Amino acid sequence: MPRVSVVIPCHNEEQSIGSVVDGAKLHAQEIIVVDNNSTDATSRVAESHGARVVVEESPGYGAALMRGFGEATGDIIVTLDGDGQYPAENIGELADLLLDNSLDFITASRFPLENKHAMPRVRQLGNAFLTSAANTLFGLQLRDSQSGMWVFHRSALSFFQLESKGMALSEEIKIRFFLHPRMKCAEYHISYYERTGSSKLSIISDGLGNLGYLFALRRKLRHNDTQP
Ligand SMILES: Nc1nc2c(ncn2[C@@H]2O[C@H](COP(=O)(O)OP(=O)(O)OP(=O)(O)O)[C@@H](O)[C@H]2O)c(=O)[nH]1
Ligand SMILES: [Mg+2]
Repeated sequence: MPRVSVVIPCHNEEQSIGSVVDGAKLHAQEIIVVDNNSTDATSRVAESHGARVVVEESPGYGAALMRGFGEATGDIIVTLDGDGQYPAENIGELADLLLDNSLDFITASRFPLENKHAMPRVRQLGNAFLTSAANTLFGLQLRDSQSGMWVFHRSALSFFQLESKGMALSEEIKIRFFLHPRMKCAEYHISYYERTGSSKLSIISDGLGNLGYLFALRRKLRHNDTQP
């Protein structure tokens, strides 16, 4: 039976990380919380709930996830956030879908939102804009280019050189997997809950940063067609 590792990037999520780890533990053999310069009790709470805590000092959501990928030992990696917004209860089901359908990569779409209060209207619009930009630039049909819940075979990572240290890793990993001719990918719908604790997202800088990265990646892939 394949082993599942869950990788959770965290910056100051002491209020929610305990219950996220508890939920993930039911469906995985390894839980890795990557703590990025938290000034609260994130590491202590995560550890006390049974997670392996890795401290990553270089800042950023992407840097944290990539560190977690390097630390993971499972056959399948599942990512989700430490703020309790993604459904840890679906980890097992999504891992089964990956295996049963011989998929290499699943991204979990939050849209259409089941709970409209889970995301402010301005972010819904921002997400819709970034997703349609990604679809237009790369010829994809994603519903949610910014989702942070992915499920994939750890061995598939050797096909890619991921580079985004910040929030843009979310769109980068989807685009690279979906464009790769050897990867079979799918998007499934999930629930998305209201956040506990404070947001780490900056609408302007992360939004513009992610938009800029789409153009940068488009240029890069045009010059190097064989290596998504
Ligand atoms: N390790 C690490 N984690 C981060 C960093 N920035 C954000 N995170 C984590 O990445 C996840 C996503 O960040 P969020 O602030 O929830 O971003 P979001 O879900 O797009 O925005 P909200 O809807 O406001 O929650 C959370 O678990 C954060 O703790 C960072 O610099 N380092
Ligand atoms: Mg969040």
